[in-house]
Amino acid sequence: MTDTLQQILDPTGNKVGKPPRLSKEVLLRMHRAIVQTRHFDDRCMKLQRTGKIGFSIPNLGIEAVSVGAAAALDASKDWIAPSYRDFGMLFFHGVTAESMMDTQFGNVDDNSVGRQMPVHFSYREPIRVLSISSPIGTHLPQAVGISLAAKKRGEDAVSLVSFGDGGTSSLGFHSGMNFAGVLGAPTVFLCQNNQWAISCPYDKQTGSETIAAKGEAYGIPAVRVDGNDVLAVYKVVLNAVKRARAGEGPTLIEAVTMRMGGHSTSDDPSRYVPKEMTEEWKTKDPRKRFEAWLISEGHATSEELEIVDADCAEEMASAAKAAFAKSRPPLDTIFSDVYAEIPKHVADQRDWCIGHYSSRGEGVDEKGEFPL
Ligand SMILES: Cc1ncc(C[n+]2csc(CCOP(=O)(O)OP(=O)(O)O)c2C)c(N)n1
Ligand SMILES: [Mg+2]
Repeated sequence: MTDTLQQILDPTGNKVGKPPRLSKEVLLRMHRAIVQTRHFDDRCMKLQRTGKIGFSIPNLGIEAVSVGAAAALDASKDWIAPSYRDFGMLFFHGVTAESMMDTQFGNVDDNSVGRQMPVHFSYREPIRVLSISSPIGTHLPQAVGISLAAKKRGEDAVSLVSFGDGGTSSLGFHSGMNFAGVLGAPTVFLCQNNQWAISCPYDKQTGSETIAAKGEAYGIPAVRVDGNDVLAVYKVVLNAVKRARAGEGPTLIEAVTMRMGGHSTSDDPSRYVPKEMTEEWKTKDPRKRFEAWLISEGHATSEELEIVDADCAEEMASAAKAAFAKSRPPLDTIFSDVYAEIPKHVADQRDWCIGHYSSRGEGVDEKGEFPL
């Protein structure tokens, strides 16, 4: 049934379904990833407002979707093609806050050496994370292609692609879903239905009552889940991952949630999100509900959870400080990583460029930093 909303914890943290079997260690890792995301968000907002980074994407409200989904993947073989609103996926798998801050600043240690916008993370380790793409929906066919390539090589890896409700109007959604449905790709399609695509509300995005309904047309089984219930998200994603690994093909998951912050640091949602809607969703907070359950099941005490909170706040503050202190990528990096052996004409351009900026003394210090 695509229209039943799967739930394990109600908004107050009471059990209304059977919780998945997870060790205390994994449950606490999930919790920490949610709290890390909250503090990373908060720190990035402050950095942007004080002019230290250009941009960030608030994750407030949707953390349980990212974390619950990530926890269902096997980091030794699976692939994630996240949306730009999935910091929790990276935190859950152990990407460090400093490394993510390096990307926010585009500094010398950023693994994209400053060529991407902030938030556009990519990693090979600790889990394979496809570079986040700004054009909406382009990563869906890519994720399908990745999973089919793995299948062809005889691996049982799956790919998980995460996108928004707005993303379902993109060409990439249709071609990715069609391609996966026809070829039985081991891909998990995870739609973060957070009710908004910038200022466009759900009912102006699609005539479909649900996103899950769209699976039928592609021959892809679909399920709707309470996206603010991290245990329920984990459970439905795990089922989809198991199906994919067993050669049973793709699944579409609609995680129903709400974007509680702005679209980005450039947005003011108070201009278009009705106050009552925000108030209503505040009562469904994914962190509070999970914490209430962790405490009631004896997995943690409220004092222990307070320590995690303070620890994550400190972790983000020191990560930001460390990333801020690093230099920008050297000028010659704009010429690197294209050719195995740099051709003479490109080497000449590089030398001219470095010489030119050096002679003008513009933005190039002794480390040869890129002039910004
Ligand atoms: C192809 C394309 N069209 C438009 C945009 C501008 N844009 C950036 S984010 C966004 C909204 C996407 O909404 P949704 O998919 O629901 O994701 P959310 O931001 O809510 O997580 C739009 C329209 C874009 N990046 N790419
Ligand atoms: Mg959205």
